Amino acid sequence: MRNLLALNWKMNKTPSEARSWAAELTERYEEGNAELAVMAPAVTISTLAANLPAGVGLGAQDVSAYESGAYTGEISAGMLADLGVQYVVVGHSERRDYHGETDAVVAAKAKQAQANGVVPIVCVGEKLDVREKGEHVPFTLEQLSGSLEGVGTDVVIAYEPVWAIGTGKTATADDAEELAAAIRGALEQRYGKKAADIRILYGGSVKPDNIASICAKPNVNGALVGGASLKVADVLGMNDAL
Ligand code: G2H
Repeated sequence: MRNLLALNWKMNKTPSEARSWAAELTERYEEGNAELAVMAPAVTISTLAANLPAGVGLGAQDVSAYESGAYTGEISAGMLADLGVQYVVVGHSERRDYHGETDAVVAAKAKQAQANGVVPIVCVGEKLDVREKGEHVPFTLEQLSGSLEGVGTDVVIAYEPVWAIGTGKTATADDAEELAAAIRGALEQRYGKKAADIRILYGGSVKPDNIASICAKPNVNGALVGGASLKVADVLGMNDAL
């Protein structure tokens, strides 16, 4: 399975900055083994659609749980699809923590995405206290189960231990594989043989010098990258490493 390198810019880059970033990437990018896709702030999506190099995908960082109507400030999956968006991150720990998103909301968002032909990247992962109690596997699998309620197989899962996000603390490749294997098992129970084709990403302080060992693990099929997605040089470094 081809690794997916999903670049989560978070709340960084104006449309002008996105244009410069895309121009620099276009100048220096050579398609490699991994599939690259930018998870962009909504206001930069049109700019990126017009300026990303061929072969680099486009994603969003959130989507409404509703189809359309009186939901001021929300952006629907249909609107994203119309802009050419292929992926959308749902249930990132920052959305769960700062915006109170529950597993049920995450599942509703993922279903909206799928109904509009956009592939949801469903994020799960434990906080430090859960890991210290040794409960990271059952906790994460329960979160996964709630977040996939009614969601089809055209999905990507991102395992992001919250204690490793933006902290510089990376889970070891073995930590990532422990959860990725457990997630694969849960996907097999839910979806049967189709689980083998679902990509499981690792996220949390991934950078050029650690991505290769993490993605070499049998159940890890790419990475969701925050901080190291902002500079083109780091993106090229990760692309080369895969
Ligand atoms: C986890 C990750 C990207 P970072 O949030 O989603 O961020 O790579 O900065 O830890």
